[in-house]
Amino acid sequence: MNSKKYNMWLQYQPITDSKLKEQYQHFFMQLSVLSDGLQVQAAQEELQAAVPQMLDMELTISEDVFTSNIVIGNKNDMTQLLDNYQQSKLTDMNDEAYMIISSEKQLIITGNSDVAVLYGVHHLLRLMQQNEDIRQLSVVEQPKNQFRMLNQWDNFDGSIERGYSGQSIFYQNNQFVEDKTRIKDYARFLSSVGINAISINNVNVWKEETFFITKKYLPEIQEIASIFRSYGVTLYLSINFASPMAIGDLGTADPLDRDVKNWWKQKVKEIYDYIPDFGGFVVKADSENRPGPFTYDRDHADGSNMLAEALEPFQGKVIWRCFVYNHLQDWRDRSTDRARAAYDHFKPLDGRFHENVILQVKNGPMDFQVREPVSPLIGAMPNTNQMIEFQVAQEYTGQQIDLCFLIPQWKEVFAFDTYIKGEGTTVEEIVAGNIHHYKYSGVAAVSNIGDDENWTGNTLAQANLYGYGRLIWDPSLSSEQIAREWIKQTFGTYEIVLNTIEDMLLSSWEIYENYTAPLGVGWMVTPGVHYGPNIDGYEYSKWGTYHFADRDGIGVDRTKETGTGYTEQYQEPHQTVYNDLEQVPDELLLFFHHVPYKYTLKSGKTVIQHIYDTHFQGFKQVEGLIDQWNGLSKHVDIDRFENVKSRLERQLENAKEWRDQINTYFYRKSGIADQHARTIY
Ligand code: GCV
Repeated sequence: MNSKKYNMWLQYQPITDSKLKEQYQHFFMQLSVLSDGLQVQAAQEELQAAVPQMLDMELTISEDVFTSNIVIGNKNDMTQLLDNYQQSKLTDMNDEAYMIISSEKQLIITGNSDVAVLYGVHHLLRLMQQNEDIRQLSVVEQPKNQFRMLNQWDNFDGSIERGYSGQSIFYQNNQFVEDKTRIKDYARFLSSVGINAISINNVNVWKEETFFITKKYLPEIQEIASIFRSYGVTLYLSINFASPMAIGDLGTADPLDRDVKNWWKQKVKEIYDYIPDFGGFVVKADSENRPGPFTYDRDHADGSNMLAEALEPFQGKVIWRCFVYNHLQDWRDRSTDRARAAYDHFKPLDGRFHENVILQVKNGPMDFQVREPVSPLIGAMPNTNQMIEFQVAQEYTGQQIDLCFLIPQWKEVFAFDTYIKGEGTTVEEIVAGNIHHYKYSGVAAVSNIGDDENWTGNTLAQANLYGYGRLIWDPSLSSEQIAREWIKQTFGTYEIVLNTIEDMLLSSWEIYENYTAPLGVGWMVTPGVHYGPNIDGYEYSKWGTYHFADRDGIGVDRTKETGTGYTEQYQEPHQTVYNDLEQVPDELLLFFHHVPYKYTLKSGKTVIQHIYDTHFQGFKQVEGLIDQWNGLSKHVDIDRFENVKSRLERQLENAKEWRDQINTYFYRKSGIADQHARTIY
């Protein structure tokens, strides 16, 4: 496939400005490649693909490093070209650091490893796709986060849990896809934004996927691992904790049982025979019916350490998810609070985990809602490696029908000051490993791609995948910068296109929040599907996701005096701020407190009037998005234009349903009229 839809942000459109084209052409007369590592080869291939398209010229390979216009290679192979000062610039930087320097004479891209060279080449192509001057570059960069991972929730039958863009690009009808072109292209896209790890199967590991770690499937997985390897992406597998029973012949999966331990040791050895640089396991245990150590009266440290021991000799890692809570709650029981669960389960285990275990903690205490506080577990375990988990897939944020650019949300999470070691101990610094000096840390996220031609269903949802990679590489990038980079590469640099899409992306999260669940209360979605409103859908269920609306008020009391005491899991000043009705920020009010509908927000509005206003406004704003997009009909190719247009129309339907159901529900509950007498049913 080679369409604008398919090519996402690696469009490599012809440079039309003749002066700029000339400037660029000058650097691409001859290329010298100084290393023969896999990722340097991939870098060369990328240049060979991009240059003819952008500059209308072939890229000739030359052996003569001194006369070549562009030279790429690992720093170790570059000594003859770099002076001492240049060499020293990379010295104190990590393995993935690269440098780009250009002068009249030559452009050099080098790095501390082969993959760093690939990242450097993508940096250059990114600049060129944005029509930047490349004559006097002096760039030195390294990623802030060590782990930059994606989790595929792909099932072997080809379906994707929470997938909104078609079927899996990896599997079809319980077989691996034969044509692996898309996997290779996916790897290209991932490396272009610096992703360096991937788990390729759903964390819910079903029956047949349990066999992925056996001879039956390892040869195929080996092939996929080698595709990703060429792009510097390490492969991981999600495993079934009960594997020794499910695919071995043991009668137990008890992590302290000697036979179980040996079984895993053997298993891991077998995997490394196929994939010598295998990353390790991602584990969802004792969560939503998945097996785990609790069955044997063991805890999460026992469970993960047993796997860690097996992986240790091969430098493998255990990525153990903290999404553990009671999903069989009785809605009558007001003392159990799902928000407390991750902290309550894991915090007491701090210090008991092996060095190659990393705990993966969702960004919020519930489940990727449009608005949640930051999980208090992040940073709360100074002696245990942690990484944060985001969801690029828009499960609760519009399912890639509705527009919701998530970078601003993730930036807020990163900026959150946990105060775990006093002021300035932000989530950003914690997951970068700078506060507790974790051996391993970083960021993981649920991917949003499938086999739709445009990968992400809604073409504009590509921006979330792009932005995820860019943000976790360099969290200091602003949402605006990331949006603009993506738009220019994806749609070109035409001003009206750039400004319109930028505005649409940057306003989209707030718009989505406006017409969905109000003031941090979350949920209110159609059960199971999680798209569209159903205010009481989960209210009398077992899932622990309640809003407690009655005729007098709404919200969850999580205070220490009268509520679940969840606020105590935070450091000061958050503990006091969240606990205090006077201080809690409006947008999280209903997450922490149960209040009457006439309670006045800091904005000066009552809760009920806020609900009405935001829901009428949200719908109007979606109409505005449609107008904005329609204004681009002449500037965006028909395919992508129609794709987004039809999604926006569905979004409008969704916003209308949310607006009317939420407003009607709360009007009927409260009996309080809208001050502006708008239509409520
Ligand atoms: C993979 C939420 C989703 C589930 C998902 C789970 C998880 O509950 O709705 O589909 O399962 O999170 O993160 O494990």
